[in-house]
Amino acid sequence: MRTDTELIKSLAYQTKDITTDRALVGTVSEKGRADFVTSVDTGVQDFLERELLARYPGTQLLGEEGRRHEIDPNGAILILDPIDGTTNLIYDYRMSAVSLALYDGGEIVTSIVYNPFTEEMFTAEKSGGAYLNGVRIRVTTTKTVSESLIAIGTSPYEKERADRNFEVFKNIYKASLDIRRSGSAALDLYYVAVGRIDGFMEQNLKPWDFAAGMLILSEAGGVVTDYFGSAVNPLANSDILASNGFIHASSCGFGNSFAKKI
Ligand code: 2AM
Ligand code: CA
Repeated sequence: MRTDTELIKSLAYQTKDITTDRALVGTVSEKGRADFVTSVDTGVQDFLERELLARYPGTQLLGEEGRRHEIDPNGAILILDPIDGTTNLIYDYRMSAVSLALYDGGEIVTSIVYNPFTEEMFTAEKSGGAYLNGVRIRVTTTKTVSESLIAIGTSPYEKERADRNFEVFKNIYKASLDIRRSGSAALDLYYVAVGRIDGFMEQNLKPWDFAAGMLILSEAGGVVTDYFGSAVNPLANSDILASNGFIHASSCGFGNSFAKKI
């Protein structure tokens, strides 16, 4: 299946009226611990689901806030997070993004991640490079972890993992330049892609958190694997280790310090 990246971009731009409407953020419900949904999340999901399925009938939609359908991995799938960084949105922290990937033929073929607060539109097509607002982007050339700035994700919805997570974070903090925590996995992935940080890791993310950012980063010259360096299935939950590539092998060492694979 072919999608029109320009069309998907224009639909994403149109979500700005919803994402920046503070009145809609007031309606919050908690799906799970530290896992929130607002009327912005559902508004963006409803808008994009309606517009995309009208243009690409027969395509499956795997969206965080939509009704769950049985997904056939052999068909074309749009993987949508209407708002990645919902807690940031609630706090008006201005680090949230609309994330959309098209999975077809066993891989992600098109991605957009749009941050309405910075007016940054990240796009990628398989083998076509990654772009920020139409300008080609590349990862950093940092060669060692000790010179690297690394983003971590704290999995706030699974506090039972905190001891093991923070042991890893302490090791990274000691070995690297410093750590950062944004609250949006999609944003962390495009930060690595555009060279604002050198790497990122977070446990047990969902497909809509990382699918779009994964292609943007790999098309910018970076690498995305699980904590052990293995390939990631974009349709399944996964630990995510992302980097500029140069520091990837040594970063896997931090993932390996987990007691067991989850
Ligand atoms: P969200 O803002 O779309 O919910 C923050 O650590 C990152 O984890 C964000 O990308 C956030 O996405 C994601 N996240 C939040 N709740 C989650 C859950 N229950 N499982 C997996 N990822 C989650
Ligand atoms: Ca979300």
